[in-house]
Amino acid sequence: MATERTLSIIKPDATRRNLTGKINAKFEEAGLRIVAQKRIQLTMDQAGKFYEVHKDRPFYGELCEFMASAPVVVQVLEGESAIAKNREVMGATNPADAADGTIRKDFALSVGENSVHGSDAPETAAQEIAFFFSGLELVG
Ligand code: IDP
Repeated sequence: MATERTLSIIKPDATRRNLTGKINAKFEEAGLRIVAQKRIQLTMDQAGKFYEVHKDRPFYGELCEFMASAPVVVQVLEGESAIAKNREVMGATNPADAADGTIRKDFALSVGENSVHGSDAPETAAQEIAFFFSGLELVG
């Protein structure tokens, strides 16, 4: 097993409800280290670029509007198999399908407003980290 880094976003539905600390506690309890973190307000254009891979999906417009509707917390999580571990802690995309104890089971409001984003593979993790952070901001 290798130490990896993954990009995580605490989404607007969660920042609005002051859930940043509770969500971070779940990452830390799972052995993930928060090596960079900042709260930012995405523009529609930035949200659109970040989710470009979904541009042909029917929910793309709604997703971009949601992501730009309030501040998000973008963060880099580090640990053994961090990409898979983070996906496990997040739970299934639709909170109705998410396992007990996962972030989405405990906090998500709907399949769209589902509290967190996490990279799904090493290549996307590297791209997504570089989208939000410079190397100087990553403090391991
Ligand atoms: P993931 O976030 O679990 O990796 P993806 O399928 O990559 O799931 O979808 C990206 C994001 O798009 C989801 O987290 C969710 O916010 C939104 N999304 C996915 N499916 C739907 C949908 O059917 N309706 C509205 N939003 C959706």
